[in-house]
Amino acid sequence: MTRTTHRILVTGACGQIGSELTPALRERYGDDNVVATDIRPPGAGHLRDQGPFEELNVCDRGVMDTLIESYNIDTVYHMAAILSATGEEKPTLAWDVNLRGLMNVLEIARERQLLRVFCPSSIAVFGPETPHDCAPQTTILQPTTMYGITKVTGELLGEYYVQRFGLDVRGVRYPGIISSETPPGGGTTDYAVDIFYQALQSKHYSCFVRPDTVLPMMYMPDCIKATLDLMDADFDFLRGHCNFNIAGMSFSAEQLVSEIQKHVPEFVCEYEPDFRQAIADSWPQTIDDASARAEWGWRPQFDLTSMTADMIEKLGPRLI
Ligand code: AKB
Repeated sequence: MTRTTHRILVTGACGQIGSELTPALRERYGDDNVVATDIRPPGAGHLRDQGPFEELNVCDRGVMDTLIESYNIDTVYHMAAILSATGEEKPTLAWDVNLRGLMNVLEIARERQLLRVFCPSSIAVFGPETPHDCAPQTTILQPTTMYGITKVTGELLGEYYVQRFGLDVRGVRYPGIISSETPPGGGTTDYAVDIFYQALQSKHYSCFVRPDTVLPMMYMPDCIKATLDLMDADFDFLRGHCNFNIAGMSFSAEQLVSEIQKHVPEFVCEYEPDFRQAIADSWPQTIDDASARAEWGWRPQFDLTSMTADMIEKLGPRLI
């Protein structure tokens, strides 16, 4: 394992993944070597107290460039994004934040010859024409959401910067991420997190997708592991760079409900599908992550049972 990176900037550090990735990076590389940035300041807590924080709108290239220069940054984890559901409500905002933000990161990285950039993609790159079971990494990418369109474009842009400029850009296609620290916002897979809060607090949840909706999901510890493992991988062993499928688990909404009911027997879930059902229906149910396994040793640790037990154990004392 090579650890050549020392001065890191994280965009979207207050978001669902950023808020757990930032402390993990600080633990590895030292608090002062990881600059957390977000469009909004963090609430009280370790993100603000542990290391440097700067306000950054990723569309503002000048501010991004100044921060990268003044902190002597060599690696960027570009986590800021507008997700699928918000992207359907505000398509031009999604285009701006997701693609102008990415271009700013890539151009600054090229100009300043940064060592490495992490640009996450998503299962949202897939669309109704993609095989729904075991969706291959290389397949038809015709998403029907603006978020998906920006993510396909982002993968292509990242690969372009690898091939054209020799920049080290990497990324995985995150499935729905389930976590106990920071709630997600604006995604289609958010129900799989909201449901835990409601099961523990009110014992009732109104789910916005049908009970038989199956989607690829992943627990946060596996998400952080995948991110760090890909960034540690030897560049020379990677055949792809910005489009790695990574599978954790796949389950239907009703399977998740049954699993939660093992811990909270009185929990009742109703189903009221809304516009997010169509987004969920356009994505595959399971994905093939053979390339990530072969090229950088990807292995998830959590399944539905162990993830649910851990979520209840973590959230229970905070919510009940
Ligand atoms: C969303 O639901 O939009 C995200 C994603 C799958 O990228 N969680």
